[in-house]
Amino acid sequence: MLSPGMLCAEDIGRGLEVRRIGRRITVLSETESTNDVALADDGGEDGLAVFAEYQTRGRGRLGRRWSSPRGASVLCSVRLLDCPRTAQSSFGPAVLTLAAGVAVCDAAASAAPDLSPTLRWPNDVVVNGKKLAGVLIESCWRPGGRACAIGIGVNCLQQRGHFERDLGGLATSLEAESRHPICRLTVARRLLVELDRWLADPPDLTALRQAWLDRAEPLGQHIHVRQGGDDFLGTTVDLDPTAGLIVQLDGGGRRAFDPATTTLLGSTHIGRTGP
Ligand code: BT5
Repeated sequence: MLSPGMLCAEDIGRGLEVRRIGRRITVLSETESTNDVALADDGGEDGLAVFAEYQTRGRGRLGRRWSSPRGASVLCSVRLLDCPRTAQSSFGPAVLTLAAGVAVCDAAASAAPDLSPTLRWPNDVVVNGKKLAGVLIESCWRPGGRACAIGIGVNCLQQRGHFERDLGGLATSLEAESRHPICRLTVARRLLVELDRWLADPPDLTALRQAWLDRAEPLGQHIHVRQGGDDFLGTTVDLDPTAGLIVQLDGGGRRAFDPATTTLLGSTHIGRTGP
């Protein structure tokens, strides 16, 4: 039995001190993808948070799948309206990815205080080297402007055998890693509070950059990334909250990799000595 209780909109919203994110909350027992609900033409107001207990077609980035047994995760999408057009603006996809990552780390740690989740660029939250959560930013034109969905999946109650075999030991959950009993309601509520904090208008990009770096694997990694069918090798040197990860390429020159279109294929920490 994975879900001791269904998430309920009233419980998530009770006494929540938010200005924008989560002013309205919907919990669905099943849907194709919460991102689709958040992006729908008639999807409601800015800041709406959509949760689902089960997704029949949950998705990751670049056509990949996101899978979770019923009632095991916090699966959430937040609807933002009037999103700017360009990646380089304050609410572009890079900023939304960073804000969501920081919010997930803190929400996960609030439910499992013995864990220190870390951020792995571009969009993973990791515990003990395994993926705990992922972030998917999508947007589309709607009558009256551009809508964005910040989609977040956090593995909460899964036991090791609940992950599909193709995840090959690469995924984990709060339950699998923590000694504490895990409360999905705590994760859901804290997630909205932290998103609301980081998505204030205008966002504090300096603080967001620092918060992301504080929770991330250190800069100075040698990485292998793929973007638009091309592979790049280089060393991470900085994070620009609007443009993405800045990499000193092995072949010369610096390049910014935006989180929406880049896949990390491998990384090693250059400064590490010994085993
Ligand atoms: C992501 O993509 O990590 C974004 C995941 C976003 C999921 C949320 S749930 C609410 C909202 N509605 C949606 O339909 N999606 C969002 P990406 O970096 O492309 O990683 C996808 C890869 O993660 C897959 O190819 C699998 O290898 C792996 N994966 C799938 N399910 C997983 C899980 N439950 N835990 C850990 N890894 C998983």
